[in-house]
Amino acid sequence: MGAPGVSGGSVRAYVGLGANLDDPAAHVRRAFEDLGRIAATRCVSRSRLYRNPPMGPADQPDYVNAAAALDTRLPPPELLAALQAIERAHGRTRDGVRWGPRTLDLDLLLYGDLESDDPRLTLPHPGLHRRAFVLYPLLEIAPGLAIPGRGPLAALAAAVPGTGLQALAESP
Ligand code: 5RW
Ligand code: CA
Ligand code: CA
Repeated sequence: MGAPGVSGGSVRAYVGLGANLDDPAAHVRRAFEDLGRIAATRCVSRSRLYRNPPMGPADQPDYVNAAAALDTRLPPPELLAALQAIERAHGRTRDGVRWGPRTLDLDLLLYGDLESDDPRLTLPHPGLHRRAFVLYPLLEIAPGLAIPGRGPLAALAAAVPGTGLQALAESP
């Protein structure tokens, strides 16, 4: 047995994708490609794209959300830095209001079984267990997943209505 969450030197990590500016679906689709190009990382699964109304501040466009599974050899801080570099490459700025609209948001949701309360990187992601726009895309790619400290993903999703989520048609 190796360290928790580690097998063969790589760790299964999950990323939440979100966008609501400037053709959000195109940003999310390009971001899937970008995730596969992170060093020492393979994108092993991607969910469909889900259009849904904003949570938090309501005076912004609908979001497109999705989730991806990665196998990575990067430690968490390096993976986080790679996700932030992709956000910047998509024109993400951090000068707006908190929880305001964005061209691309990449959240590190889970890194193996790691639990961390480091303020720079809380794992599992603090909003994960309550947000339909995270839970349902994740459920699509990892139906048997258990969330450290929170229990089965399927039970968490069943406790949150997914009615506002509309799966987009696959683009050709
Ligand atoms: C703030 C999320 C309060 C939930 C935030 C809250 C979003 C989003 C944000 C996203 C949708 C963080 N990011 N809404 N709101 N999708 N639908 O990715 F209750 S800001
Ligand atoms: Ca987010
Ligand atoms: Ca974020």
